[in-house]
Amino acid sequence: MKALLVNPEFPDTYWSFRHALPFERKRCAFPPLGLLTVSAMLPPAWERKLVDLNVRSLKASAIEWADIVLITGMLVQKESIHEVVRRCKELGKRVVLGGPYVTTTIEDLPDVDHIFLGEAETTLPEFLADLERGTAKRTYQAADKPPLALTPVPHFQLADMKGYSAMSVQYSRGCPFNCEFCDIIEIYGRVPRTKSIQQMLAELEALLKVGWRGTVFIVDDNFIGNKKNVRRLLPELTRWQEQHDFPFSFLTEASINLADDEQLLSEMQRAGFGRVFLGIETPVEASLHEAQKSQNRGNLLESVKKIQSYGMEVMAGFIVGFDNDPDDIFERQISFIRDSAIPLAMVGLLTALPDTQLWRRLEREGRLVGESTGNNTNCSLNFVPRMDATRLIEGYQSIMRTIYKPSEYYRRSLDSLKRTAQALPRPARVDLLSGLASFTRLIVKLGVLDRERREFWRFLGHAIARHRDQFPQSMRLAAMGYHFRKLNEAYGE
Ligand code: B12
Ligand code: SF4
Repeated sequence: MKALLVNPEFPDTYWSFRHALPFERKRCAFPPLGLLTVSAMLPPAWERKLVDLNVRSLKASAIEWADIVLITGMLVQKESIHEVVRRCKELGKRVVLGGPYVTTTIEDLPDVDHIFLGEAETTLPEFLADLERGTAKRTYQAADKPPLALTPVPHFQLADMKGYSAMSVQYSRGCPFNCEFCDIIEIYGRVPRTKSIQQMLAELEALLKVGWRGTVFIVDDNFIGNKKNVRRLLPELTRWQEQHDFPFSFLTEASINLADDEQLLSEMQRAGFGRVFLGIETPVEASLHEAQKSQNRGNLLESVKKIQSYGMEVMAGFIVGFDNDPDDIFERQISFIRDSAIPLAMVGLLTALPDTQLWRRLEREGRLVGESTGNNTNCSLNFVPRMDATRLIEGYQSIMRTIYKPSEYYRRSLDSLKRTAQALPRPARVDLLSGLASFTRLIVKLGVLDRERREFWRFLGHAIARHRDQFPQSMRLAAMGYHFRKLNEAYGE
């Protein structure tokens, strides 16, 4: 059998980093880990090819080559998913669809031959056996949450390493918390399951073997969801990094209660964690209460500072549109983001994702308008907010305009560099040639061609004078700032 694995195209969102990637000559931020994992579960004798539409186009010849096409995708990739399915069906191919979009959507997908709902570790083997017997079903629904011991080492070798700016691995799935808007706990459950230490190290070895060096995103919903196991993992991770001369710098997602655990923080620092993404959502207590986000308690600004003091840049998600948001919510979000020195603040409008507690409540209250686009930054609402909708969208846009104004953004970046100015276990590895080439492109684009070039030169001056040790980080931040500004011009103005 010849299997074609397809990751459909993403629109331009915060996380696409599309306007920052050309500085590094990369096409996409991260590889489709779900498909790399699915590939590792297919029979070894099958031939396989991966086409990530975010890296290269899908040629008719690739579809014609295949006996079976396996497609993944999130809600935000819906349009492209439908397009890929249409093209494959036109060429008479057997089409299999899995991943978060199909798992949570309320729509019918009549053209697809086989649908996988939820995780595939137990259902894919069942499908393969059915396929061989000629009795393959249309829908495979994972009955339970599979133990991650069943998850094989992803086929990293299928991904075109040169096209991505980071690689991904996953340690755990699920999160113990209970945020009202969250679909993670509906899809992956509230009991975080982890891989074994051996599995994790085997995945890192595999990345090393395919030649990867640099950023590795540990794509957990909440890396510290299962603290007991994380505590066991971290010393081993540090030992592995030391043995291999620190080939990777880790980035992950965690809940803000990470700040309460200094031991965990220092172990993460030692293992080489350079960045962490937190779900802060809002500085307004009543809105946090409404969102059932009880873990975001205490002084959130101090929590952010604590994490930064361990050398980790804090990235965070913020939301406006809660029923309890006061009139001055937009100003409060702006000051919080400013004071917390979080350069990459992902601000979004509250979105009701299918099958979440929020979705069910809004449905009961008759406030649901329809399925969301999955992109919480494009100024579309899929429910009737308590605040006047026009005012909410205008307020949201005012946050975006303000926080990504070059003067504001560069100030936050410098503040963040100052707070994270901690000796990392090893200096981040920079490939001298590609580092220099990216730097030249950055100088030309931001320092010569851009209308905001003055702000850039001021930032560069400060970065060289005060944060020379963190120079690669400061250039990455400059590139990211450009991405957010461009995105903002598209959505926010
Ligand atoms: C890493 C990640 C990203 C990365 C990279 C994604 C990529 N290149 O694939 C980045 C940071 C880019 C990202 C961005 C976004 N993300 Co994201 N992301 C994740 C995260 C944390 C992990 C995904 C992952 O790699 N999992 C590991 C693999 C092994 O698991 P998996 O993909 O689920 O695959 C398993 C099964 O689903 C199944 N499966 C998957 N595909 C297929 C296909 C077939 C054929 C079969 C049989 C089975 C199968 O088998 C696998 C093994 O069990 C998930 C949360 C999560 N826990 O999954 C959110 C998640 C997927 N992201 C989400 C969202 C909303 C976004 C954004 C839209 C956010 C935004 N507003 O900007 C953006 C959009 C993307 C973009 N580029 O613009 C949502 C999707 C919701 C939905 N219902 O669609 C999730 C679920 C998080 C959440 N709570 O909302 N994301
Ligand atoms: S902390 Fe994050 S992953 Fe956990 S329930 Fe809340 S939003 Fe979901």
